[in-house]
Amino acid sequence: MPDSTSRESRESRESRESTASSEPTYDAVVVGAGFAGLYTLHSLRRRGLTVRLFEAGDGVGGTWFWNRYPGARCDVDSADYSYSFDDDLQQEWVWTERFPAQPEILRYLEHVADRFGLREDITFGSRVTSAHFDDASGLWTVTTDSGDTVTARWTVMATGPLSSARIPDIAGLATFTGEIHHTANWPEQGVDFRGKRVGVIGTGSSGVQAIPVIAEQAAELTVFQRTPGFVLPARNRPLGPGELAEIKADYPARRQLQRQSHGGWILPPPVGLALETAPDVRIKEYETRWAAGGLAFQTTFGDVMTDATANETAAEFVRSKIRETVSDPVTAEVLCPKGYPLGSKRVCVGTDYYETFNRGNVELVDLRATPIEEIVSEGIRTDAGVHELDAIVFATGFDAMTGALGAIDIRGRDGVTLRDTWEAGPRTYLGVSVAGFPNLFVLAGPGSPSVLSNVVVSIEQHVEWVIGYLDHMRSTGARFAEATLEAQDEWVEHVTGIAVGSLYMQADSWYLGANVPGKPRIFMPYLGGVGNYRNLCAQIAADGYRGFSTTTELG
Ligand code: N01
Repeated sequence: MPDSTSRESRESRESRESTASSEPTYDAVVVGAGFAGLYTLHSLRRRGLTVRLFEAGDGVGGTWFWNRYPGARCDVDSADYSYSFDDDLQQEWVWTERFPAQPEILRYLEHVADRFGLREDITFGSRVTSAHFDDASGLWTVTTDSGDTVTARWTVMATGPLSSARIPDIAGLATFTGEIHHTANWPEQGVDFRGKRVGVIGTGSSGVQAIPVIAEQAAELTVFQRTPGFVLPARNRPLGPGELAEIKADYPARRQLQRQSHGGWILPPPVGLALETAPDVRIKEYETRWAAGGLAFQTTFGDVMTDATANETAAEFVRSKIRETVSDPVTAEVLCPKGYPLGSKRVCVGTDYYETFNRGNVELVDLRATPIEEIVSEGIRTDAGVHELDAIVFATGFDAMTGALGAIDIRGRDGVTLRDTWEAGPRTYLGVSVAGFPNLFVLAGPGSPSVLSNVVVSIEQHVEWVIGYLDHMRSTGARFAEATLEAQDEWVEHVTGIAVGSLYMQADSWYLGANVPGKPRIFMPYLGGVGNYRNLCAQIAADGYRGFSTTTELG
C-alpha cells in the first residue's frame, strides 16, 4: 500500500481537475462505503491507485449505517458474514452472537475502515448525483450533491442492492401529525416509543425484526400486514469463546466451502427429498431444523426450493407452527402465508415474532381484508375505520437492485443514460458491466447472485474479479473495458432462463420488482449459485475476459 503522505491531497487534485483533460483527478471513483465499497477502496489503494470514495452517509457501513431500526440484525452467522481477505482481521475480530446485531456489524466495518486507514480517501455526507462518461477524454466525470466534481478513469458503483428505501405513495401521508420513520433511514439517536401508539406498515424481514422490539416499548402497536411472510425462528444466542476459536481455526476450509457453495453460507446439507420421505419422518426433520433456527429450515430437503408439492410440505409445517403459537385462531390464520411458495419471497428470520401477537398491546390489521384508504392527521384509515397513531413506521422495503443506480444520472457513450438503457429492465453482463458504459463496474448488481446469497461472499468475489480485470487491463495497456452487447444479451437470457419455471416466479417479490408500481417484472438476481457463478467468472477471466471488449482506443 502506498504511503498516504505521498498521495496527492484531494484538494490539490481537484484544483487541477478539468473535465476536458485526459488526466483524471483520480484513477478511480467508488460510490458507497458499505462492505463492497470499503473492500474496493482498500484493493485499489493496495495497487497504488488514487481513489476517491463518495458516501452519502456520515459514516461507513452502508446498509448497516442506515438500518438502525430496533431489532436489526443479520440472519447469516456472524463468523461467515465477514471479510475473509485478511487473515489477521478475521482472527482478531470477536463476534459475540450467532447472528450479529446492527451495532456490532457497524462497529466491525468502522474497525475495518480504521484498521486499513480508509477514511482519508472517503468523502462523507456526499451523495453522487451524476456520473457521465466523456467520449473525447475517455474519463468519467462524477458530481455530488455537496459540490464535488471529479474525473476518473474507472467508476465503481458499490451502491448496494437494497439501499433505496421506499415509502409507498399513500394518499394523505403529508397530513399525518405524528412521527414518520422508515426502517432503512432510522435516526441515529434512536426513537423513543414509550407511551405511544405505533403503527408498523410492512411485514418483510425488517418489519419482522422490528415488531417484537417495538411491541415491548410502545403503549399500543398496530401491525398493518399486506402479505404474511414465512418467519423462521432465529434461535440467536451468544457465541462462546471456544466456539468462535474453533471456527477461526477452521477458517481456510470454511471460507473455501462458502465460496463454492450455492448460497455463500454454511448450512447443513439436505437430508433427502421431501417427496421421498415418509410424512412422520418428514415432520421430524422439519422439527429438527426449526429447533436449530435460521435459514437451514429452507433446505431441510433438496426438493423444497424446486418442487411445488415438496415446498408445500414445508409451508404447511410453518403454518402449523403459527397456529400452535398464536392463541387467537383468527389472528393465526391471518398470519399464515398462503398462495405462494416458501422462499419465493425472501424468508424472514425472527425472534418471538409470532409470540408478539399474543400480547395485549398488539393488534394485527389484515390489509387484504381492509386495505389502507388514506393516511389522515390522526392515523391510518382503512375501510374499517381510523387507527389512531402517534407514530408510523414504514418497513416497506426498497426499490431493490436498480433503485440506487437509477437515482444517479449515469450516462455512458454518446450521453446515453442508464435509466433509458434499463427502461424495460436491467441488463448487465455478469451483473458487473453494462454494454455502452465503458470502465463502469457495478458490484452486487442485477444479474449477480448477490441478494440470493451471503452477500459478503458475493461482494468479495465481485471486487476481486473486477480488480483482477483492472490488473489485466493495466498489464496489457488497455484503457477501456465494457461488456459486449452480445455477451450481455446472452447473460440476460441465461439469468432469466434459470428463473423461468422456478418457484421464484410464483410470488410478487422484490426480486421481480413487483413491490414497485410500474417497475418491469424481471427476475433480477442470478439463481445459478455462488460457486457456479464464481467458477464461471474465473473461466471468463482465463479466456481473456471473454464477452468484454478490452481496448486501448474507444471503438
Ligand atoms: O422489505 P420487504 P424489508 N402497503 O420488501 C409491505 C433484506 N433484509 O425491508 O409483501 C402495505 O421484504 C410489503 O408487503 P407485500 C432481505 O433480503 C435482511 O423487510 O409487498 N404494505 C412487505 O410486507 C429482505 O428481503 C435482513 O405485500 C406494503 C413489506 O412492506 C430485504 O432486505 C433484515 C406496501 C416490505 O418488505 C427487504 O426487507 C432486513 C403498501 N403500500 C432486511 N408496500 C436480515 O438479514 C410494501 N408493503 C435479517
